[in-house]
Amino acid sequence: MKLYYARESRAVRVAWILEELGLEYEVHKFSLGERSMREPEYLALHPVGRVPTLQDGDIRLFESGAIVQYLLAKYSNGRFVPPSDSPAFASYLQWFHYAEGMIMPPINTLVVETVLLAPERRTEVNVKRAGKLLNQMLYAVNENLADKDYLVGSEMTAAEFMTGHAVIMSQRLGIDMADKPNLVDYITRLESRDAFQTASNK
Ligand SMILES: N[C@@H](CCC(=O)N[C@@H](CS)C(=O)NCC(=O)O)C(=O)O
Repeated sequence: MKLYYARESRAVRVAWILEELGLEYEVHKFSLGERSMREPEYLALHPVGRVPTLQDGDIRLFESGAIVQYLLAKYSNGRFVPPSDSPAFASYLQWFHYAEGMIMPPINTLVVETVLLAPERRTEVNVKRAGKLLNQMLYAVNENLADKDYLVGSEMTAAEFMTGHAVIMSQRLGIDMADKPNLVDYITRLESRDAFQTASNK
């Protein structure tokens, strides 16, 4: 398997599950924003030149959530997914998809407005609105974690690779976690995993 990857990106989600499952993979490493991500050779693999992309034999996939679900279906033997007839399953689906549906949109705006745009093109009102929205999304995760260690219960699931990772990205972007103490503990729990650390430092 070959993973097209950049540090501090959603490609860490894929490296993380690959590490947790003990699968062998090769890494093609980009730096975020690197010009070669938009060159024809890579655009032939990912049509908008982003990461992650996974190549597994003849199968090529982009879109991190789809890649995580593919790896689970093919290689996890039931690990990290509650049985579909268990009460936890619906909650698992919800928190798996909460990352791209709810947390990443304001993160995207914050990254554009605070990192990618030249200072003279940034709009303060967009930054404020995205920060407010992101906090709202994170309060819901904080509340959900009031009575459990992981998003769906006492066991880690693949929702952690998605929404757990999005929570970590939020903190790294400078979101104040002081009023979200459950997230502080949660982040420590996830970041202390060897698989997460290896995945983050490719
Ligand atoms: N929804 C896509 C988003 C992919 C995406 O936007 N990746 C970002 C990194 S987190 C990227 O490659 N950015 C580089 C760029 O836009 O040049 C996924 O989850 O895979």
